[in-house]
Amino acid sequence: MGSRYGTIVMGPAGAGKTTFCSALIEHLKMNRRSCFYVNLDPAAEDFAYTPDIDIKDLISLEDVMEELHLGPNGGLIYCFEFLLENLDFLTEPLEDVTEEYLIIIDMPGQIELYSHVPILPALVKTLTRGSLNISMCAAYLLESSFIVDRSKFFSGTLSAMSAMLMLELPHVNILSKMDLVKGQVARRDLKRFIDPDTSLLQDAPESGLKYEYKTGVDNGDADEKSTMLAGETFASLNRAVAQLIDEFSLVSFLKLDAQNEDSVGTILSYIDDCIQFHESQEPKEPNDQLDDMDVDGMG
Ligand SMILES: Nc1nc2c(ncn2[C@@H]2O[C@H](COP(=O)(O)OP(=O)(O)O)[C@@H](O)[C@H]2O)c(=O)[nH]1
Ligand SMILES: [Mg+2]
Repeated sequence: MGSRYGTIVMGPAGAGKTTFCSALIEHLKMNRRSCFYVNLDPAAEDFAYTPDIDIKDLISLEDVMEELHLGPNGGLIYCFEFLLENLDFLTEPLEDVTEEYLIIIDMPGQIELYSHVPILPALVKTLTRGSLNISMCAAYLLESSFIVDRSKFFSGTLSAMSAMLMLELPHVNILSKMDLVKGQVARRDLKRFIDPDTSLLQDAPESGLKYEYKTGVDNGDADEKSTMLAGETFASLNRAVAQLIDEFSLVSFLKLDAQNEDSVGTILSYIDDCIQFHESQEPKEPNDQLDDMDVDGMG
């Protein structure tokens, strides 16, 4: 029985998922590897590489929104429910994909998908079990510009963690668009985001708030409002979140600059490790390799 290998690229809207997919495909091509590109974002339009499977051929978000009077988020959830009811659309073409391919699944950015609706776990189960049996790694992207707002950074990290726990897949977390923060953040500071720790919130410089955490101190009702305005409630919530992330040591990030060949290659090697891609590959004669140069996928 052959195996299949893939990665599912997730993260909030605009995090750089599609750009990362294109960079991955480009990199695979350069290294004479085959890939199979699946777009599951029914709102996506511009692709550097034409997807081998495109959810838009199954359902149009625009039509859903118009006919069912739904907004973009509700519409997206509807599209995914529809996909789950018509899984053949996805599974049939994937049945033909062989073990030398890397299946790349480009996801939409609606955060609902990664938090409280059970759609994604159901989809992932279909892909990773049964006859498809894809060895899969989740790649969760967060854009590095979140670093300038530490509460935003921790909330993004929390959503990465939630996706991680929900999907039960090997997981790489990626800070994308590193070119945007290059030179703006000291290397030492950057390290603390790559492997987040709570001390980040104690000296958040950009907020203008002095973060002080008092435990067991009752300020009384009169002070409550001003305490909130001073940002203390918010700050202690943030600290609790940061502590959770810190204590579980679950999340650390790989740095991505999609324009940089080496950066993309490094991330790919992490993904390959997670799914044990290389272990599966048959050694090939040099001539075989040339015959197998179908780098554009199978579509
Ligand atoms: N500077 C910079 N911009 C990027 C990078 N990756 C993506 N972008 C830009 O971010 C925007 C959103 O990217 P896209 O890949 O469509 O994000 P998606 O919504 O997560 O699929 C686009 O304008 C991209 O050109 C990057 O590595 N560096
Ligand atoms: Mg996209």
